[in-house]
Amino acid sequence: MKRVITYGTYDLLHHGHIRLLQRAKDLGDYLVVALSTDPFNAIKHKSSLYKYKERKIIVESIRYVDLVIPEKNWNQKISDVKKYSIDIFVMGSDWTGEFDFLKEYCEVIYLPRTPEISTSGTIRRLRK
Ligand code: C2G
Repeated sequence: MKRVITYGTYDLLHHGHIRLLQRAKDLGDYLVVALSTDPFNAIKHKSSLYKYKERKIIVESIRYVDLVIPEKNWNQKISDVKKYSIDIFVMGSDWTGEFDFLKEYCEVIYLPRTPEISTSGTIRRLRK
């Protein structure tokens, strides 16, 4: 029973998000998504259109996702890996290297980002 975790805001869900979650789930049997809370988004200098409870409803509905937990700060990853008995930590390749400190606790895998799609790009296009 391989347990996988990944982190993110997942605002305005798009196929890049879905492909990341699908590939993350394919690496194991159980996928935990740590979903950025609204206050943590502010820390990431990111605002989301959909608020946390709305994004949680959406991400929980995805077939690849088994559990959604709140991501409240940068420092919870080691305790999350221990608390949820995680075997594999997964992020998109825009984060390559950023979380290698987790390698002493679990496998760390960075998956290629899906090109040509981003929430911020979609919002920019809508505003034109
Ligand atoms: N992603 C992707 N392809 C895209 C866009 C996003 O593979 N075209 C991936 C990102 O690499 C990330 C996940 O989808 O793994 C969620 O993306 P965001 O919601 O933008 O997450 P981010 O703001 O990068 O938050 O502690 C880590 C942070 O919370 C990550």
